[in-house]
Amino acid sequence: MSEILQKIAANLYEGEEDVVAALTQEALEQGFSPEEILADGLIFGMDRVGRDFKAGDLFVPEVLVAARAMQAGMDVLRPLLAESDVHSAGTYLIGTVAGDLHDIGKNLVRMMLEGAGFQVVDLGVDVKAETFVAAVKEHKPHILGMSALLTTTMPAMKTVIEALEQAGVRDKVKVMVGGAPVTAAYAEQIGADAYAPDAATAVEMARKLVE
Ligand code: B1M
Repeated sequence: MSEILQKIAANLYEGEEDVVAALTQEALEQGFSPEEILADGLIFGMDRVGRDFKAGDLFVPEVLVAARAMQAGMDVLRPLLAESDVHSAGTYLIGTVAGDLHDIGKNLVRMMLEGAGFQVVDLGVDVKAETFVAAVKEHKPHILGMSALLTTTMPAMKTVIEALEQAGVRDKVKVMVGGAPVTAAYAEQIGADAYAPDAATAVEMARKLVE
């Protein structure tokens, strides 16, 4: 891999936001395509972050800083990628369920997904079932991801799945759930297609779901 793309990946890993933005610009000036910089610089670096986070070698603050560095690189590439219509890994709709205001984990999942090349539509926090359903109809995502951090808001995930069924769109979208109190057993119980305990696994599962 070229030296500049390696530098982008390494600086992203270190969370060097400004350096990543500058190197991304420099790589474009050297003639690398936005797709190459995205895949072999930014996503390559973010994949390493995801692996090391999963292995317990990195912690949440370091992942957030790395994800912000990735965003800085993405900000440089985004207009060019839009022009060249780069192949997206898939569309992922995400939100924190009704009654729940926790969004740090959800944002981490979103940023890791973006790093992996997914086009993410983020509905924010306290998202009602009807809002999820309307967004599924509008954006036609491959995956709908719901986050919940409270035992009292977890049941809202089931409500959303039931609302998708009632609206006749349950079979049009894969449903992934996550958040500290959520378990694989709970995901299965409510009829979700996937559960991820952390952001790195969310990316792995998302890749499998769109295969
Ligand atoms: Co709240 N809170 N909080 N809180 N808060 C918890 C969750 C709690 C465990 C603290 C405690 O009592 N020990 C507790 C819940 C108890 C329970 O239900 N079992 C709690 C409570 C009770 C409350 C309030 C009710 C407190 C009150 O007002 N009395 C209140 C509720 C407000 C509401 O939502 N309606 C409340 C409020 C808040 C703040 C606003 C102050 C703040 C949130 C700020 C924000 O998010 N913008 C907050 C915080 C920060 C926490 C703790 C301290 C940290 C949560 C967090 O961000 N963790 C939390 C205690 C704790 O966890 N130590 C706590 C870091 C984050 C990276 O992890 O979100 O788990 P997490 O995400 C992980 C995975 O779960 C997974 O990937 C992420 C990265 O690996 N993941 C997904 C998450 N979503 C996923 C989705 C996926 C896949 C994976 O697919 C779609």
